[in-house]
Amino acid sequence: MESVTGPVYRRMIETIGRVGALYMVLLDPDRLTPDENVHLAALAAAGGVDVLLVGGSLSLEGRCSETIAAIKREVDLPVVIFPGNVGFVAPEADAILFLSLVSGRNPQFLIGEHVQAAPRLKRIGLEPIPTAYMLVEGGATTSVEFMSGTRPIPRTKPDIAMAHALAAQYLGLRIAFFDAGSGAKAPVPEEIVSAVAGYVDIPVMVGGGIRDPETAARIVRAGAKLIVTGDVVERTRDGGLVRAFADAVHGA
Ligand code: 1GP
Repeated sequence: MESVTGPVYRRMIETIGRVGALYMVLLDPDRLTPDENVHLAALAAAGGVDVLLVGGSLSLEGRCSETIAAIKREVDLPVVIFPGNVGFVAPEADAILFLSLVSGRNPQFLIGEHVQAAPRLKRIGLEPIPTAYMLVEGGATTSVEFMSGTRPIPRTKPDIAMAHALAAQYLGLRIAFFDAGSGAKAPVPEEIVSAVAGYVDIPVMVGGGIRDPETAARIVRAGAKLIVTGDVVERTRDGGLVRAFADAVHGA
Protein backbone atom coordinates (compact mmCIF):
# COMPACT_ATOMS: atom_id res chain seq x y z
CA MET A 1 0.00 0.00 0.00
CA GLU A 2 1.25 3.50 -0.83
CA SER A 3 1.86 6.02 1.94
CA VAL A 4 -0.99 8.55 2.20
CA THR A 5 1.45 11.44 2.09
CA GLY A 6 3.56 11.93 -0.99
CA PRO A 7 7.09 13.25 -1.51
CA VAL A 8 6.11 16.87 -2.19
CA TYR A 9 4.11 17.15 1.04
CA ARG A 10 6.91 15.45 2.98
CA ARG A 11 9.47 17.86 1.51
CA MET A 12 7.25 20.80 2.45
CA ILE A 13 7.08 19.57 6.04
CA GLU A 14 10.87 19.10 6.09
CA THR A 15 11.35 22.64 4.80
CA ILE A 16 9.06 23.97 7.52
CA GLY A 17 11.16 22.08 10.07
CA ARG A 18 14.32 23.66 8.67
CA VAL A 19 13.29 27.28 8.02
CA GLY A 20 10.30 27.71 10.34
CA ALA A 21 7.62 28.51 7.75
CA LEU A 22 7.21 28.11 4.04
CA TYR A 23 6.65 30.95 1.56
CA MET A 24 4.51 30.28 -1.50
CA VAL A 25 3.68 32.57 -4.40
CA LEU A 26 0.44 32.09 -6.31
CA LEU A 27 0.46 32.53 -10.07
CA ASP A 28 -2.90 32.78 -11.81
CA PRO A 29 -3.00 31.52 -15.42
CA ASP A 30 -6.17 33.55 -16.00
CA ARG A 31 -4.64 36.87 -15.06
CA LEU A 32 -1.27 36.60 -16.80
CA THR A 33 0.03 34.92 -19.94
CA PRO A 34 2.31 31.88 -19.59
CA ASP A 35 5.33 34.08 -20.46
CA GLU A 36 4.44 36.63 -17.80
CA ASN A 37 3.98 33.87 -15.26
CA VAL A 38 7.36 32.34 -16.17
CA HIS A 39 8.90 35.76 -15.56
CA LEU A 40 7.24 35.95 -12.12
CA ALA A 41 8.24 32.37 -11.34
CA ALA A 42 11.88 33.16 -12.10
CA LEU A 43 11.64 36.24 -9.90
CA ALA A 44 10.15 34.08 -7.15
CA ALA A 45 12.91 31.47 -7.43
CA ALA A 46 15.59 34.17 -7.24
CA GLY A 47 13.83 35.75 -4.27
CA GLY A 48 13.83 32.66 -2.04
CA VAL A 49 10.26 31.40 -2.55
CA ASP A 50 9.86 27.75 -1.50
CA VAL A 51 6.91 26.59 -3.60
CA LEU A 52 4.91 27.99 -6.52
CA LEU A 53 1.15 27.63 -6.48
CA VAL A 54 -0.57 27.81 -9.85
CA GLY A 55 -4.32 28.27 -10.06
CA GLY A 56 -7.26 30.40 -9.03
CA SER A 57 -11.02 30.13 -8.95
CA LEU A 58 -12.08 30.14 -12.58
CA SER A 59 -9.65 28.87 -15.24
CA LEU A 60 -11.53 30.84 -17.85
CA GLU A 61 -8.58 30.71 -20.19
CA GLY A 62 -7.80 27.01 -19.62
CA ARG A 63 -4.07 27.80 -19.55
CA CYS A 64 -3.11 25.85 -16.42
CA SER A 65 -1.24 23.01 -18.17
CA GLU A 66 0.49 25.31 -20.62
CA THR A 67 1.55 27.72 -17.87
CA ILE A 68 2.93 24.98 -15.63
CA ALA A 69 4.81 23.34 -18.51
CA ALA A 70 6.41 26.69 -19.37
CA ILE A 71 7.37 27.32 -15.73
CA LYS A 72 8.84 23.82 -15.29
CA ARG A 73 11.05 24.32 -18.35
CA GLU A 74 12.61 27.47 -16.87
CA VAL A 75 12.39 27.35 -13.10
CA ASP A 76 13.54 24.78 -10.57
CA LEU A 77 10.87 25.10 -7.88
CA PRO A 78 8.10 22.69 -6.91
CA VAL A 79 4.84 23.63 -8.64
CA VAL A 80 1.63 22.78 -6.80
CA ILE A 81 -1.80 23.32 -8.36
CA PHE A 82 -4.31 25.45 -6.43
CA PRO A 83 -7.47 24.27 -8.21
CA GLY A 84 -10.82 25.98 -8.51
CA ASN A 85 -12.34 22.85 -9.98
CA VAL A 86 -11.44 19.59 -11.72
CA GLY A 87 -10.44 21.50 -14.87
CA PHE A 88 -7.18 22.57 -13.24
CA VAL A 89 -5.69 19.05 -13.13
CA ALA A 90 -2.43 19.21 -15.10
CA PRO A 91 0.14 16.42 -15.38
CA GLU A 92 3.05 18.87 -15.61
CA ALA A 93 2.73 19.88 -11.91
CA ASP A 94 4.51 18.22 -8.99
CA ALA A 95 1.41 18.00 -6.81
CA ILE A 96 -2.08 19.40 -6.37
CA LEU A 97 -3.78 20.77 -3.27
CA PHE A 98 -6.68 18.33 -2.99
CA LEU A 99 -8.89 21.01 -1.52
CA SER A 100 -12.13 20.38 0.25
CA LEU A 101 -14.03 23.60 0.90
CA VAL A 102 -14.92 22.60 4.43
CA SER A 103 -16.08 26.05 5.53
CA GLY A 104 -18.92 25.67 3.01
CA ARG A 105 -21.85 23.34 2.73
CA ASN A 106 -21.80 22.86 -1.02
CA PRO A 107 -21.32 19.14 -1.77
CA GLN A 108 -19.77 19.90 -5.15
CA PHE A 109 -16.73 21.50 -3.47
CA LEU A 110 -16.72 19.22 -0.43
CA ILE A 111 -16.53 15.96 -2.42
CA GLY A 112 -18.07 16.27 -5.90
CA GLU A 113 -15.13 17.69 -7.87
CA HIS A 114 -12.87 15.27 -6.00
CA VAL A 115 -14.69 12.18 -7.24
CA GLN A 116 -14.10 13.36 -10.79
CA ALA A 117 -10.50 14.37 -10.15
CA ALA A 118 -9.26 11.36 -8.14
CA PRO A 119 -9.11 8.78 -10.97
CA ARG A 120 -7.38 11.33 -13.20
CA LEU A 121 -4.76 12.04 -10.55
CA LYS A 122 -4.11 8.33 -10.12
CA ARG A 123 -3.84 7.82 -13.87
CA ILE A 124 -1.35 10.64 -14.41
CA GLY A 125 0.52 10.01 -11.13
CA LEU A 126 -0.05 13.48 -9.67
CA GLU A 127 0.37 13.75 -5.90
CA PRO A 128 -2.72 14.97 -4.05
CA ILE A 129 -2.10 16.99 -0.87
CA PRO A 130 -5.28 16.62 1.20
CA THR A 131 -6.10 20.18 2.25
CA ALA A 132 -8.98 21.74 4.16
CA TYR A 133 -9.89 25.04 2.54
CA MET A 134 -11.61 27.52 4.82
CA LEU A 135 -12.74 30.86 3.58
CA VAL A 136 -12.62 33.68 6.14
CA GLU A 137 -14.37 37.04 5.79
CA GLY A 138 -11.91 39.48 4.27
CA GLY A 139 -14.06 42.56 3.84
CA ALA A 140 -15.27 41.94 0.28
CA THR A 141 -17.13 39.23 -1.61
CA THR A 142 -14.49 36.90 -3.04
CA SER A 143 -14.54 34.88 -6.27
CA VAL A 144 -14.53 31.67 -4.20
CA GLU A 145 -17.54 32.80 -2.19
CA PHE A 146 -19.45 33.75 -5.31
CA MET A 147 -18.49 30.73 -7.42
CA SER A 148 -19.04 28.17 -4.66
CA GLY A 149 -22.18 29.78 -3.26
CA THR A 150 -20.80 29.39 0.27
CA ARG A 151 -20.36 31.82 3.12
CA PRO A 152 -17.02 32.58 4.77
CA ILE A 153 -16.25 32.05 8.46
CA PRO A 154 -16.86 35.32 10.37
CA ARG A 155 -13.63 37.18 11.25
CA THR A 156 -14.64 37.46 14.88
CA LYS A 157 -15.32 33.75 15.46
CA PRO A 158 -12.05 31.88 16.16
CA ASP A 159 -14.04 29.10 17.84
CA ILE A 160 -15.80 28.31 14.55
CA ALA A 161 -12.46 28.30 12.72
CA MET A 162 -10.97 25.98 15.39
CA ALA A 163 -13.85 23.48 15.13
CA HIS A 164 -13.57 23.37 11.33
CA ALA A 165 -9.80 22.81 11.40
CA LEU A 166 -10.06 20.07 14.03
CA ALA A 167 -12.79 18.30 12.08
CA ALA A 168 -10.55 18.52 9.00
CA GLN A 169 -7.65 16.99 10.95
CA TYR A 170 -9.88 14.18 12.21
CA LEU A 171 -10.99 13.55 8.62
CA GLY A 172 -7.32 13.04 7.73
CA LEU A 173 -6.64 16.27 5.86
CA ARG A 174 -3.01 17.40 6.06
CA ILE A 175 -3.13 21.19 5.82
CA ALA A 176 -5.60 23.70 7.28
CA PHE A 177 -5.70 26.53 4.73
CA PHE A 178 -7.43 29.72 5.86
CA ASP A 179 -7.95 32.08 2.95
CA ALA A 180 -9.45 35.56 3.00
CA GLY A 181 -9.53 35.38 -0.82
CA SER A 182 -7.35 37.05 -3.40
CA GLY A 183 -7.18 40.80 -2.95
CA ALA A 184 -9.02 40.68 0.40
CA LYS A 185 -9.23 44.04 2.14
CA ALA A 186 -8.02 42.46 5.37
CA PRO A 187 -6.03 39.23 5.80
CA VAL A 188 -7.10 36.39 8.10
CA PRO A 189 -6.97 37.83 11.66
CA GLU A 190 -4.00 36.77 13.79
CA GLU A 191 -6.48 35.83 16.55
CA ILE A 192 -7.88 33.11 14.28
CA VAL A 193 -4.41 31.92 13.26
CA SER A 194 -3.12 31.65 16.82
CA ALA A 195 -6.30 30.02 18.13
CA VAL A 196 -6.25 27.36 15.41
CA ALA A 197 -2.47 26.79 15.48
CA GLY A 198 -2.64 26.13 19.21
CA TYR A 199 -5.53 23.72 18.78
CA VAL A 200 -4.74 21.40 15.86
CA ASP A 201 -1.71 19.33 14.89
CA ILE A 202 -1.80 19.92 11.14
CA PRO A 203 0.05 22.94 9.70
CA VAL A 204 -1.92 26.14 9.24
CA MET A 205 -1.64 27.86 5.86
CA VAL A 206 -2.78 31.47 5.42
CA GLY A 207 -3.41 33.60 2.34
CA GLY A 208 -5.50 36.42 0.98
CA GLY A 209 -4.82 40.14 1.32
CA ILE A 210 -1.25 39.84 2.66
CA ARG A 211 0.43 42.89 1.11
CA ASP A 212 3.60 43.50 3.12
CA PRO A 213 6.33 41.40 4.72
CA GLU A 214 5.56 42.67 8.24
CA THR A 215 2.01 41.30 8.04
CA ALA A 216 3.35 37.97 6.77
CA ALA A 217 5.81 37.83 9.68
CA ARG A 218 3.06 38.61 12.21
CA ILE A 219 0.88 35.82 10.82
CA VAL A 220 3.81 33.39 11.04
CA ARG A 221 4.49 34.48 14.63
CA ALA A 222 0.80 33.79 15.34
CA GLY A 223 1.44 30.19 14.27
CA ALA A 224 1.03 29.86 10.48
CA LYS A 225 3.46 27.45 8.83
CA LEU A 226 2.68 28.29 5.21
CA ILE A 227 2.11 31.77 3.77
CA VAL A 228 0.81 32.52 0.30
CA THR A 229 0.79 35.81 -1.55
CA GLY A 230 -0.51 36.34 -5.06
CA ASP A 231 -1.85 39.77 -5.86
CA VAL A 232 0.98 41.90 -4.43
CA VAL A 233 3.69 40.03 -6.36
CA GLU A 234 1.64 40.03 -9.55
CA ARG A 235 1.01 43.78 -9.31
CA THR A 236 4.47 44.97 -8.29
CA ARG A 237 6.68 42.35 -10.02
CA ASP A 238 9.33 43.47 -7.57
CA GLY A 239 12.12 40.96 -6.87
CA GLY A 240 13.25 42.92 -3.81
CA LEU A 241 9.77 42.69 -2.30
CA VAL A 242 9.65 38.94 -2.94
CA ARG A 243 13.01 38.57 -1.15
CA ALA A 244 11.70 40.68 1.76
CA PHE A 245 8.62 38.41 2.02
CA ALA A 246 10.75 35.26 1.95
CA ASP A 247 13.08 36.64 4.63
CA ALA A 248 10.13 37.76 6.76
CA VAL A 249 8.42 34.36 6.54
CA HIS A 250 11.61 32.37 7.13
CA GLY A 251 12.94 34.64 9.85
CA ALA A 252 9.76 35.19 11.83
C1 1GP B 1 -5.84 33.72 -2.78
O1 1GP B 1 -4.60 33.33 -0.82
C2 1GP B 1 -4.49 33.63 -2.16
O2 1GP B 1 -6.53 32.54 -2.71
C3 1GP B 1 -3.65 34.85 -2.42
O3 1GP B 1 -4.29 36.03 -2.05
O4 1GP B 1 -3.82 37.43 -4.07
O5 1GP B 1 -4.61 38.50 -1.94
O6 1GP B 1 -2.30 37.57 -2.11
P1 1GP B 1 -3.72 37.46 -2.57
